[in-house]
Amino acid sequence: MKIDIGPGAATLVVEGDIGILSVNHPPVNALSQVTRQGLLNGMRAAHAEPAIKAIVLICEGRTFLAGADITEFGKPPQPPSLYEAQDVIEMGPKPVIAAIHGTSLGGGFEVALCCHYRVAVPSAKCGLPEVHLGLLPGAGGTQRLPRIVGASKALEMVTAGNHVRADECLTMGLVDAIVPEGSLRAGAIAFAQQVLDEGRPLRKVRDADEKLLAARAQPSLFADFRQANARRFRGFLAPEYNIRCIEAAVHSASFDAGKAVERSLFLELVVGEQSKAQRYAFFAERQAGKIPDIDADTPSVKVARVGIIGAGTMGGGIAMNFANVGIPVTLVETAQSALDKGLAVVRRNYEGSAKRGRISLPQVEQRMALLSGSTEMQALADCDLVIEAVFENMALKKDIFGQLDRICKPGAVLATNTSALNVNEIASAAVSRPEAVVGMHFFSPANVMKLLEVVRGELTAKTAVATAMQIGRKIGKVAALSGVCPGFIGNRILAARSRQAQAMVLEGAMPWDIDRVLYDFGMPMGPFAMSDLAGLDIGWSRESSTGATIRERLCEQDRRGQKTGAGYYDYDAARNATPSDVTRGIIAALMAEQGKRARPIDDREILERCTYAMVNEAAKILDEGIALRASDIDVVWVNGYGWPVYRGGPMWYADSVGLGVIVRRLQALAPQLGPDFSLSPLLLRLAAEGGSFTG
Ligand code: 3H9
Repeated sequence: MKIDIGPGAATLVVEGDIGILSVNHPPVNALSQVTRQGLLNGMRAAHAEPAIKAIVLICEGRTFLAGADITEFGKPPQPPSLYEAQDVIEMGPKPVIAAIHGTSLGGGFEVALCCHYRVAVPSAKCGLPEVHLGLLPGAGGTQRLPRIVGASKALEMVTAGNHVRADECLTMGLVDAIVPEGSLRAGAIAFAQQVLDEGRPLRKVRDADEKLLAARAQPSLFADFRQANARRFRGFLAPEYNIRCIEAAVHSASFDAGKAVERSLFLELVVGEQSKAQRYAFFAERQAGKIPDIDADTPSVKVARVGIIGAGTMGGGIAMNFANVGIPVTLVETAQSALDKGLAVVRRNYEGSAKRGRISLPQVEQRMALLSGSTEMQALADCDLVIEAVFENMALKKDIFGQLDRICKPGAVLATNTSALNVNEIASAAVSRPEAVVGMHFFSPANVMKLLEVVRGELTAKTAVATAMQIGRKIGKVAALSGVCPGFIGNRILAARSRQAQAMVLEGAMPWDIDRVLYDFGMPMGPFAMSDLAGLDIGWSRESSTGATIRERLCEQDRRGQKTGAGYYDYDAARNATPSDVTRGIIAALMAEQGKRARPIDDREILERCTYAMVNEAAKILDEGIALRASDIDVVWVNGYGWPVYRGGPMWYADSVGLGVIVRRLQALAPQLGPDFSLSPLLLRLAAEGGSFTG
């Protein structure tokens, strides 16, 4: 029997004693106004219907409620509120059972936590990921979670924001039963009937104080947690606010008092600059996957086997991505010894993950079994996608693509992992099918870094682009499209920053001053620490060294970065860096030779020259059509280079500073910026119009 509940994205039917309230608000059943309305009306109607003795709350489509509707934040609230619906569920007279599939996240999981019982299918995941949006669970999550899992676990969960598997939820008491995959509705109805038959109570999480009392007996719990995670939380506001909420749950006199703290801290975060930037980044990532002339109907290649040329650090890391999702890989190297070495490194990485508990030992073997090696290019003949990951040498790459053209099966996508070379020129070597060639630029370490720059050459077929974007998503990367130019989006902007950083060192700033300013801004490290990590001798040789730059002189002294114990910095055995007198000496000598005198350079100039030069280059990239949209540039820098997500990305940051401010400052700095520096016409125009990149 169907019951009319009035407006809202939900329907109510009665089966025996059970009312089944189904929410249907595609694509992810976000708690938009219509969903909240449906929940509230449906619950009220179920309570009013005498035939209904217990209620199952279930969702249609691919997932349970995936959280508050993020697009509604920052707009005037539309009634009913989520709290209203939650109260009706929790305080109502009938047991409510949440039936969870897909992902029950954020406000969605907070609704489930208001239900008296929860059942889930094995593939379901639950979590409170608000921290990734610069927020905290603002619908009672921080108060209910520690009441079930304890304060320590709750701290971990809300600050990491991870999605937790159903079996782990069962162990922790977050769900009460797992029902067979594909039988959620029937399983939840049976569970509800059991609740009725056994006369189980209307269990309310808010009333369970036992775990909180245990936490009260641990006075240093919160201080210890803060200290242990200080580095991880550096720069972010939301983790600290989440911690304060769990603290309030433990120390408040009542559930409602704790909830009031949660509410007020949530309201503070939601209007703050960090959360705005992080919400922008959430949608920017999703937007990056959309390419105007390529849609869901564009054919793509089904990738059943991947070939990778080069089993070095990059090739091995790339291979791991595919093995992780069950796709077999053929690795090709020139010598058996290089192949063996590469595979041994991959095995060591997997075993390291197993030691840290991230994967099981059988999984290590399963993944290794997916990797096969060969010293023959011919072994790539049956691959659907081949990724070339050899060192950056155009002649070598062209030779490889010439061979691939002859060897690979028709329809295969041929990708290059070049980080800077001209993809059009590489494609020209695949004489009979340049349209099959696309750039797939992974970032090091390739099995860890989230970004994949997909580079579309002049002739690249839509199918090749679609395949690269889709497979990128499948292996868990954030893929962003770039056109062809030296360094593509990411490294071209990096080069603009490096030019300023290098120039400032020859004007009087020390490398560690520049690194410190960028680290304090929120970057994982500054340009000089990054160079030391990557190795200063990339592309350097003693024979061709001219000694014209600091880097060359460092290399000439065998200071090639962390791996040699010295670079811009000196390193101890544990790779701790200290400023180096040798570097100071090299800088002073070079400046003397060039007739330069050191001047004081303050932190503001360091930051502005680095970041504004990046913005200027990014504006050129956008203007030239290398990037499709400003937000793609931000996606690249947040996911590939560690730009602090709470500052959105270079373009978002530029808008927050004001484009007029940036232009005026760049104009004032013109004498320092160097003769090669020119202002982007787009930046100038937008600044003059009072426009923005991301607005
Ligand atoms: C919260 O709940 C606060 C509360 O504590 C307090 C309240 C008072 N809202 O990712 P996909 C869109 S904060 C609006 O490609 P998938 C998304 O933009 C929220 N839209 O799919 C995309 O749109 P389009 C806490 C949303 O299958 C489409 O749905 N919850 C939302 O790869 C498909 O998304 C979260 O943080 C939303 N909440 O992954 C969960 N979610 O097609 C955020 C998605 O136009 N969401 N969209 O590009 C996710 O993590 C993933 O979307 C999910 C599905 C895992 C659910």
